[in-house]
Amino acid sequence: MAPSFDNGNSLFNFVVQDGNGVKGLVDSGISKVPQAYIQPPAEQIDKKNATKCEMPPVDLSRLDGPDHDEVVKEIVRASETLGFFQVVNHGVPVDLLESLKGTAHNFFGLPAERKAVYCKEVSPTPLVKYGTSFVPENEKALEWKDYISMAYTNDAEALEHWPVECRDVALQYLNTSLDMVRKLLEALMGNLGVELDDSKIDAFIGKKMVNMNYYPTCPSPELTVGVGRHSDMGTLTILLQDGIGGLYVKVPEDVDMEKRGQWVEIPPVPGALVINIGDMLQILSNGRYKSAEHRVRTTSTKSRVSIPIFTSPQATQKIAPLPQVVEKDGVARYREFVFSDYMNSFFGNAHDGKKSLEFAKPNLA
Ligand SMILES: O=C(O)CCC(=O)C(=O)O
Repeated sequence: MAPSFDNGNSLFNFVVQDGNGVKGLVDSGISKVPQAYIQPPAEQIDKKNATKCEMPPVDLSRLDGPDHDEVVKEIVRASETLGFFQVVNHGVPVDLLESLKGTAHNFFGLPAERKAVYCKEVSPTPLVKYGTSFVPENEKALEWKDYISMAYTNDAEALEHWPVECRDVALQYLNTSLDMVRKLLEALMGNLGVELDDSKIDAFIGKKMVNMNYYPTCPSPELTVGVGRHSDMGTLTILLQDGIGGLYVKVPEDVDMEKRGQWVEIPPVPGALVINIGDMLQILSNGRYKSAEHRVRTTSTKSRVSIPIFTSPQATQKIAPLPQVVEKDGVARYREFVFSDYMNSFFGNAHDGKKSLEFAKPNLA
């Protein structure tokens, strides 16, 4: 029989503190969504009225031939408008992408006690964190998602500390993606008149993290969200999604595109990876590239997995709009700050669209 969570505390303890996650909740046999997961109406996702993003994937193999400039234009245009695009022929083996999805399902299928060893308070390593929702302590409604987060320092430490069930494929995924990340950054920075040398690469994407997200089936998807509206904190995110769908991006109001202000679904494309611009790239580019506001719905039929690689500056890195761009624009649209302060602000608040960027607003004297 399903356990009864007679008050919010017992549910919070079961899901968050004891590490059972939403997966444990669903496996316990609940037939209706607990109150703690019911989103306010404005945040609920209307699946019926959503349209799909029609942008074809960018073929990255064309970067190495006569179409180079054309492909750079496609990448720049997508980054200046939606802040999201998909890529194919990206150099990450497609069979590795399949293994990653299987590995994520296997990991979250482990008994709760095997995953809970990586809960924040008890994890044997600061590199690995298992959890649920985003910041459960600060959220009005919890997100219908469990995750494992693996921070990268070097290969040896990843192999030593990342969970044995996922470390090999996750590390291969990261290592085979980095060439593509470098090419994308080269294209985006080149367009701003900034040459990408090793010190800049370190400044922009010195920190990397592989996450695995698990969205269990939900008895009433229309009441919940998998992930609430947010933009990513870092520089570029590479995302592998499975075939289930449910990732939505908001078309900004201030760009020259159809469907301004509407949510569009990024449809699953076999073998493709999704790329999205994070807040740091928006700030470095002085607002030319748009970090993308996105969210994820849940489904009642099948559990979904997604596997993002988050790239960002190191915690101690100073961040400000790049001088080359400020000179052209005649104004700096963001102030200088240390990235760790941005991170503290980001993780100190529940998801709330692009509000995260307010931290970097210029000080108006
Ligand atoms: O699952 C997805 O498609 C997106 C995940 C996401 O937005 C995140 O992990 O920040």
